[in-house]
Amino acid sequence: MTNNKVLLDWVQEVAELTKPEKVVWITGEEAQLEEIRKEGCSTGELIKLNEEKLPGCYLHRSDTRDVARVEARTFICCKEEKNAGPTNNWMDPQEMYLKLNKLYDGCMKGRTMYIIPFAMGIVGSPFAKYGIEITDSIYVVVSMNIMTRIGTQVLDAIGEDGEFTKGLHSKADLDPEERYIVHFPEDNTIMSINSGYGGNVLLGKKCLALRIASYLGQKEGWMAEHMLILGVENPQGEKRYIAAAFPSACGKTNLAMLIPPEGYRKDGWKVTCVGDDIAWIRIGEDGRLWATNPENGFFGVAPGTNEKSNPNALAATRKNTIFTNVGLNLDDNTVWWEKLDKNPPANSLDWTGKKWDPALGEPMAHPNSRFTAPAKNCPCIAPEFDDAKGVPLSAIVFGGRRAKTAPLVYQSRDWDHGVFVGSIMASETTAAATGAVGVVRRDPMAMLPFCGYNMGDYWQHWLDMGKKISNPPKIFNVNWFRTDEEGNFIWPGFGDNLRVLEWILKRADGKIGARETEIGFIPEPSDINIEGCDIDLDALTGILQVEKEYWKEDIKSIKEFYAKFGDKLPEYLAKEVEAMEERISK
Ligand code: SAT
Ligand code: MN
Repeated sequence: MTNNKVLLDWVQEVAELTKPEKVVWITGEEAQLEEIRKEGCSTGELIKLNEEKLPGCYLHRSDTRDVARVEARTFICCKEEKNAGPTNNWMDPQEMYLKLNKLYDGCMKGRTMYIIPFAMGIVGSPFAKYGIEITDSIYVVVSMNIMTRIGTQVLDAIGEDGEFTKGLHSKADLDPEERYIVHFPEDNTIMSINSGYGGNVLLGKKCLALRIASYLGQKEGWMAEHMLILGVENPQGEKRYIAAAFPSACGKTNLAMLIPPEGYRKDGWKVTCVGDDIAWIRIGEDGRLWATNPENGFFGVAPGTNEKSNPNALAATRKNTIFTNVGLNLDDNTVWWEKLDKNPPANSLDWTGKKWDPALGEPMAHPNSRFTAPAKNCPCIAPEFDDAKGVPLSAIVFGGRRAKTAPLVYQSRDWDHGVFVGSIMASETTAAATGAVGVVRRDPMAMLPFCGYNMGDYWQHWLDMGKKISNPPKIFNVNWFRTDEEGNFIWPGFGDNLRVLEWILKRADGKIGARETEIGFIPEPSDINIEGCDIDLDALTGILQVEKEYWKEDIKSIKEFYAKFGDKLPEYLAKEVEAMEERISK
């Protein structure tokens, strides 16, 4: 398959350590994949769904104690602790290798070891990064085939002496106490053990394309970000691109596949999706930022996805998709999750495989249940999806889930101030990671769980990049999640978010004014088009205010957070929070 000596030696070393019964190189050929899917069905790892209604689709159930990313067990192991920074778990690399090697010893006995060559980005493009994932999980093989570009073509692209990321995964015995998701950025290596949940085991995604790639980006002068990328075309035929960072399970997939409100559709607005989760961003020859999506599929949250909230995502899941931890309709062997429609199938199994009993009031699907769907299935996938050079960004949008404080939208004064705005992002936690849900935590650039090095250095990298971009995108912050006294969302969200994107793009093009406030530029309420929208001008005006009392609280929490970074906190950010405090307390 390959003459790459580093690769062959490593595979042999891993096989000697993990002691599998059999070793299989994944070629990417459909016949081989189909064999593996059949095998997955025979072992129970996969359940084949209704071939007429959901052709090529499967259900997978992970262990009930293994349903989300485990941030407490995720490590960045670089030589010096300060380079991992205060927001990452760290352990000395040698110590960690020793610990892990004991766990991997014999962990694949009686199992097949699969070797998956995969690419993040377009195979052969100068911006692609290659990886090899070794795994004992059929779920991982078939999912990596959806989420990345895999197979012999990747081995050819790596060649005899090309570089690649080493990724070793084993389910081992799924012991949560011995679960580790570990990154060795200096060795370009990832090791994951005792989990079978997507975010912990599909090593191309968060592990390579964010944690390792953010580290490489800092060294090589580019950026790996937790951002969707979308294209917006207005009725004049002007096409613009936006990248937007939100924490996990805050609606990135929905925004990336937005359907314009009816009036907008009639007028000829079009939205296309380049990516829903990860953006790799480089400076183009024209001095603009260009973004690509290194993935090949969507790993989206199932509950809440329906014909109204996200018909594009739903359509993407109608074939060749793997569903994880959703409900199973026993009458027709299809899947169901909360809010898919109003009729939960009575004769069904819940996400754990037990008979579902509506009387118990338990959801049928796990709140972090997922679909893994090929990007090409998505009706609104952008024509630029496969273009290695990517798309030029007019705007970068940050956003979190905040019941209070952050207004619907505001714009930073300039690039540096935009870095500040990203660095003070906060959001209520979701089911995407284990732990409490709904607690506000600081999540800079939505990268808190994904930055592969010291977040202080990461902010400095953003500031340094700004100096090199002659034509930078404008930077904004949005919050779709403001609630009223009864806890209802004030802004209707979903397709109506285009109304805010319209304002953002007019600002980016310098076509419209704004009100300067203590936190940045805020729209005049009348500049956001709410014709045909389920909100009135008063309510809109209400969520476009700077509520000083809330901001004072926020500034306290920002300062506490910043203090963790010591001398790694860029001076500009330290000064800016003081300046903002002064403006707010006036
Ligand atoms: O589980 S993943 O990290 O892949 C998805 C997410 O949490 O964003
Ligand atoms: Mn994500």
